[in-house]
Amino acid sequence: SPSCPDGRKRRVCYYYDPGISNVDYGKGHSMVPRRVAMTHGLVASYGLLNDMTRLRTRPASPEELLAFHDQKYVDLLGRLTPAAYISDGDLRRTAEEHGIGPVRRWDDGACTNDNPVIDGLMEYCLSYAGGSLAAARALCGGDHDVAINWSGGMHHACRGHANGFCYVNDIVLAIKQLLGRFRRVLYVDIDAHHGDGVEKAFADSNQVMTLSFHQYQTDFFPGTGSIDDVGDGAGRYHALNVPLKKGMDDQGYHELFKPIVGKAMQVFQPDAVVLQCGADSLSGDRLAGLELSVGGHAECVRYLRGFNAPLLLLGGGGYTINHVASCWCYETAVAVGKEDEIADEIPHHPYDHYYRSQGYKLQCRTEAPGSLSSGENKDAAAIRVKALEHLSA
Ligand code: ZL4
Ligand code: CA
Ligand code: ZN
Repeated sequence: SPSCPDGRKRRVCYYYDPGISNVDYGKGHSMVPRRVAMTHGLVASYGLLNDMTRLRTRPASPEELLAFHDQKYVDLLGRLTPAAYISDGDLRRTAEEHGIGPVRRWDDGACTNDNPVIDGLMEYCLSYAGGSLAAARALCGGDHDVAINWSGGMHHACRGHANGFCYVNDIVLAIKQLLGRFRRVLYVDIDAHHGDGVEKAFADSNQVMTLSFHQYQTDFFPGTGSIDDVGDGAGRYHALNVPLKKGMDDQGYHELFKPIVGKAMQVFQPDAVVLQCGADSLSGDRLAGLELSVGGHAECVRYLRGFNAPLLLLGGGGYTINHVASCWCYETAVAVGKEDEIADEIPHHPYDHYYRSQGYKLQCRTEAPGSLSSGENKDAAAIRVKALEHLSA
């Protein structure tokens, strides 16, 4: 079925490594990698795997990580296991200097920090980075229009430092890969948190424009990404930030998203687009306070897909895991052009018990527009005006 704005059928490829279901950040940790396995189970149960090419790829090599990360940090990731961390004092100090650990494990196995020393850490990093690199290569090769890796999107990782649940920055690696073939890459980040690691990596570049929408208030991580943060040097006005108040709903979000992204497409004319689809911007998330519906979140994917530029879709945050899987499954349907065919009733499959609280419904149809107070609307309007000004500077 064509069902695309230009009447063509999108060629979509998809990465999934079942090893993700065994990755464990520790008891009580908000990040639950099993949500990616749940997404895959849902995608499979809807029959969407028949509409995509499955990327069968090797993990990234440690050398491939060096395109962004520094050697000392990659060496550390390669050596770091929970057992070595406990027995080797030097390793423990080095890990902590690089943002990983301390693994102070409570008696019940709970872990106490954002970036714990997890079992199979390096394998996990090489898998999700390998997926994003393979997806980028598929777009470079020209045989695919959309490439998906729901296990990627780890936007906070720095060159030599883990940060905000992210150890390796697969997004920076994928964008660098895309720059081998495409002149200009637009990065859009709809995770509820600021995409600081990606912004910093390309802050002085005019080949990459980064655009993050995020919750912004005192005490909300990471605290950066104000409207006045616009990049520097040659990259000035090639970083753009849209700070949002908690409670932002579909209507308010799209009154910002569409004009700002539309203008960015128009002035920057990217040859490829990367969309980080962090699902913690959905309402009911355990960490964040934005209030997008699945339909409103997926509208971002639909809107960007409509420009017909090669499109890389990545995961990211998302802490109410049944919502995350519903959202990324529906966005997979949007990618292949089947959003109007997908049934709201979740099919029977091995993970279906997770969806009980949502009545076994995908809940993807956009809700009726909400009503923000006029004060909140005024704030958002001022942000829109400023962001559009930065784009015409
Ligand atoms: C948790 O319950 O704001 C980690 C992290 C572990 C289990 C054990 C409880 C012990 C919430 C978060 C308390 C741990 C507290 N456990 C960790 C300033 C902080 C210092 C570290 O979506 N403590 C740091 C990171 C953010 C901070 C958000 C978003 C990633 C992404 C892309 C990263 N860090 C305070 C927190 C828990 C935990 C409960 C937690 N951490 C919430 N917000 C943070 O953008 C993937
Ligand atoms: Ca964001
Ligand atoms: Zn997030």
